[in-house]
Amino acid sequence: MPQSTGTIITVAPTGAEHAKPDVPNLPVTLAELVSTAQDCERVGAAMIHVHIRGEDTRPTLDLGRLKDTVAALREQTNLIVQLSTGGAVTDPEADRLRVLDALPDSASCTMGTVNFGDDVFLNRWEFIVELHQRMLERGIVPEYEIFDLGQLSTLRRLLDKHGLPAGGHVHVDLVMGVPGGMPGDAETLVAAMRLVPDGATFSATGVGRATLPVMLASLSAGGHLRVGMEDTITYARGERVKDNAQLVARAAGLARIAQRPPLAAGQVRELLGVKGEKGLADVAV
Ligand code: KMH
Ligand code: ZN
Repeated sequence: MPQSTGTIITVAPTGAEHAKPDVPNLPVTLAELVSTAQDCERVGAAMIHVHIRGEDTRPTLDLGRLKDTVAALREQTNLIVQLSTGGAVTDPEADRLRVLDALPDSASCTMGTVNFGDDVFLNRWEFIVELHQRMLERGIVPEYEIFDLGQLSTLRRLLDKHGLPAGGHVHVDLVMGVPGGMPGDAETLVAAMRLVPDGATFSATGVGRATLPVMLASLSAGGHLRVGMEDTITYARGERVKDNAQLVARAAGLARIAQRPPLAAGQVRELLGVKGEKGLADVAV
C-alpha cells in the first residue's frame, strides 16, 4: 500500500439515520450544509460525503435538490463533492442510481448487503455493477464503502471483471462498528487493510463509540479519515458533538501529531484521480 505523507479528511456531516428533532444541530437545510462544509474545509476537510434532506428534514434523493446541492457546494467551497448512493435503507435502487445524474465529483458505492441495526442495507451484485458502470460513463470517481470483510472480496471481483473506476485509482472507505457489520477496533482494521487491493488507498470511520479507536488505528496504519455527525453525535463520554467542524478539527489535530497533516482538496483530487478544481461540470449526460 502506498504510504501517504498526508491525510485525506472526509466529513460526513448529516447521514440518513439521525432525526433532526433528536439532533437539533444536525445540518439538514442547504444553507446549514454549505455553512458546515465551509467550517469543515477551514479546519482540514478536503472531501464531503453528502446525504440530503427534504423540507420535512427527512432523507430524500430528489434529483433537483441533489443538483442544487452539488452546485452550491462547488460554488461556495473547494471541497470534493461526494454524493451518497447508499441513501437510507428504505430507498429503492432506481432512486439510488439516479443520484449519479447530479454529476458529483465522487459517489459512494457499497460493496455488499449488510445487516444495519434492525434493518438491512441491500446492495445486490447486479446493482453494484450498474453503479460502477454508470460512474465510469459519467467520469464520477467512486469511493468503495466496506461494512464487512467479505465486501473486500466483492471489490476484487468487481475490479477483476469490470476494470478500474473513473480516475484509474481505487479508494476504499472502511465503515466500522455498524451493528451487523465488522467491529470497530484495531485488529479488524488491520485484517481489512490486508484485503484492500494493491495500490489502493483507504480511509476509515468508526461509528459511535468506535470513532476514536478506528481513527487512531487508521492513522497509525497509514490510512485516511472520515469523520462527521453521520457516524457519531457524541464527542466524548456524556458530551454531545457541538458541530461537524469540531470532529474535523480533532481529526486534523491527530493527523498532525501523526506527522501526516491534512491534505488540501487539490492534493486529494490528484491522489484520487478526481478531475478539475471544481469537478465535472462540463460532462453532459
Ligand atoms: N445510510 C446507510 C444505509 C453510503 O452513504 O453510501 C448507507 C450509507 C452508505 O450511509
Ligand atoms: Zn453515507
